[in-house]
Amino acid sequence: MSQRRTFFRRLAQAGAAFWAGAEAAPAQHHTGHNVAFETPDLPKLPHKMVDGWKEFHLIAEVVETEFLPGRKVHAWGYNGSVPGPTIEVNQGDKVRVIFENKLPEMTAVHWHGFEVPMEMDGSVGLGQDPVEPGSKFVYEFTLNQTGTFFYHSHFAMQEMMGMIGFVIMHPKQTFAPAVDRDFGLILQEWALLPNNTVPNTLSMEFNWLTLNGKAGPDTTPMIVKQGERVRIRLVNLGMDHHPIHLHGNQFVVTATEGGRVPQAAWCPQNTVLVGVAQARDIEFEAKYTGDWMLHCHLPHHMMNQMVSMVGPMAHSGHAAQTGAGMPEGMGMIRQGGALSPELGPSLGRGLGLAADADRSTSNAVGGAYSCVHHPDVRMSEPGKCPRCGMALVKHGEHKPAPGFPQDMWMVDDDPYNWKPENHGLRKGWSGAMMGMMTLVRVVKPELYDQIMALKAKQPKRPATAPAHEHKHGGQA
Ligand SMILES: [Cu+2]
Repeated sequence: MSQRRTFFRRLAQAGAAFWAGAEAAPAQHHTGHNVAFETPDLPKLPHKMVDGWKEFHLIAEVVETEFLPGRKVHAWGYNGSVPGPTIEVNQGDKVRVIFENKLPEMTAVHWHGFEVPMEMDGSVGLGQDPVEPGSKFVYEFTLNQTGTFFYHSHFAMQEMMGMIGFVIMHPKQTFAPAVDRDFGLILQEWALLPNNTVPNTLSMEFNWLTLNGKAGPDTTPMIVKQGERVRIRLVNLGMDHHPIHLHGNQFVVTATEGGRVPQAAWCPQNTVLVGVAQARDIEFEAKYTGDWMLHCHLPHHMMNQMVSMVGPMAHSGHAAQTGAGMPEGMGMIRQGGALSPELGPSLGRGLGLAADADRSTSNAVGGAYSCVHHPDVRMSEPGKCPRCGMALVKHGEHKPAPGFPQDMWMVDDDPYNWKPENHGLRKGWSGAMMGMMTLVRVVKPELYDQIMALKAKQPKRPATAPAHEHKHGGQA
């Protein structure tokens, strides 16, 4: 009998509360059940029952992934996923995690916020020895807490390589008011120099911002039927705090990383600051139909590769180093100048800024038409950029304006429409989505059914990167 069938048979026998299996269950109004937990773009970690223990197999390893089509990244994660797969348990479960280290250096798993014995905490040195490459360690604990938790490596630089995953502890008694939808998003930030696939873990400036390992517009929208009550669980592991804002709705914060917040303490909000190492559950009634953006409101976190009209934060031409030695990474110069091509890319707070000549912020001199990728190209007539062939855009304002250029709108052919969750979005929608952004789509039942019918066909991501990849994720 398959693991899944065994699992459901045991569930039926035990009369236990329903929780998420490998597939999301359809939403339904319910009493006393925990609904399926949905993590867009992230898998769940399967388990099997062994002598009353819920047994998981967690593997730390290098993971090749993409934040957007064509933007390849070598991060560190678990079981082929960055962030790692979601672990779901029920209050009172006896949990065993057989952990295997397939990384080339030692690591361990820290169970963030868990009330477990010291030896199970995952703090190397204090509670256990490091798990050496090729070795295993077995974590065992009984979980009596409830709420939104996570696991991560307790080694700082490994955290910045992506090593985190959800642990959801479902309560025996469902929280009231019950929700119809239960989503989760992990917030991460990355410093990825142009032409590199390995994050620079020393950097203090971040050019890639992800939700569940994807940057907008490749984040998969959360689909909600009008009238449903929605929970979204947010977890942050990075160097910055993220003020997460939801359009068109007011929500309440119903839980922190420590558990449920008493209802008397709920207050209306539409932005919640999710600090580093924190979790926040937000809940709201989806009263209004719409494609509501959910995003970090830090302006620099609303971009991909920090591309604005100011120009990519990149050297043109050659590959840059992903970090030099520790002194340089901490901002100490031992030789040369801070902006030298050799040192700049790896120095302290910064991804490596281009030399002045590469960062043209000039006003509109030499013509009213310019290239969005090459701000120094100025033409008096419409046409194509002689450097990249892109159609030139006209500026409304011909006279020089301080600060120009900053932002730009580009018409987009929505190459992400193959995803059922994007079905029915307004033409050009993907031009609005960058960085730490996704959508809560509150839809009427008809559109909901259409999207679910498309999902049932399990469409595959197209093999080729979209033609306009240059804008969202390409190298400058
Ligand atoms: Cu942010």
